[in-house]
Amino acid sequence: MTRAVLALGSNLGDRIAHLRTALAVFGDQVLVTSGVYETPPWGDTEQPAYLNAVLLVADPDAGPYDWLTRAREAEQAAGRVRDPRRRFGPRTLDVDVISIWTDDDEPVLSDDPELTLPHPRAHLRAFVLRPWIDIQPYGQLPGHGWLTDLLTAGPAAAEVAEVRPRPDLALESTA
Ligand code: PH2
Ligand code: MG
Ligand code: MG
Repeated sequence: MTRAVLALGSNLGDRIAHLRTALAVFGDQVLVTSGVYETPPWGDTEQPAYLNAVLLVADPDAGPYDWLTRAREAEQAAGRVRDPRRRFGPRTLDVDVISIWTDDDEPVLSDDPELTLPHPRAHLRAFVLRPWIDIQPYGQLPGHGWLTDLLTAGPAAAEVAEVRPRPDLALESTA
């Protein structure tokens, strides 16, 4: 049994539809969904604004690499095409595995470049931390502490104001 926090992002095409594609791929494994946020592009600023959201997922049978495989399946289902020259460039759907916990609530740690856990840049990214705290107000990013502290005092704090809620868009809506 593992639980995982997954970060969703889209800035190409029908952004909310792509996020909902991820939700459909994870199906019954989805325990909670965050709100949807409009966020300025980070890292590579010459690209459209993103929609970002976070999912908490669980599966009695999934090991850590299963979440990575499913994340890639979801990206493919949304027609993701990777541009190796533009690491932080635009994409229809990005599904990043942020952190994984075992049955007894231990965080899974990994320095595999394919699946580094927790995600090595999550603590820097208001567009991950802000949706995440919606669904885990007492959540901690393993190795970095409370989400509340990261959002008020860490490097991401300066960017929280730019992470704008989109209450008109809901992940679970089919409208
Ligand atoms: N993802 C990136 C690069 N930059 N910026 C925002 N606001 N949201 C993202 O999800 C994002 C980004 C690469 O994964
Ligand atoms: Mg990403
Ligand atoms: Mg990614």
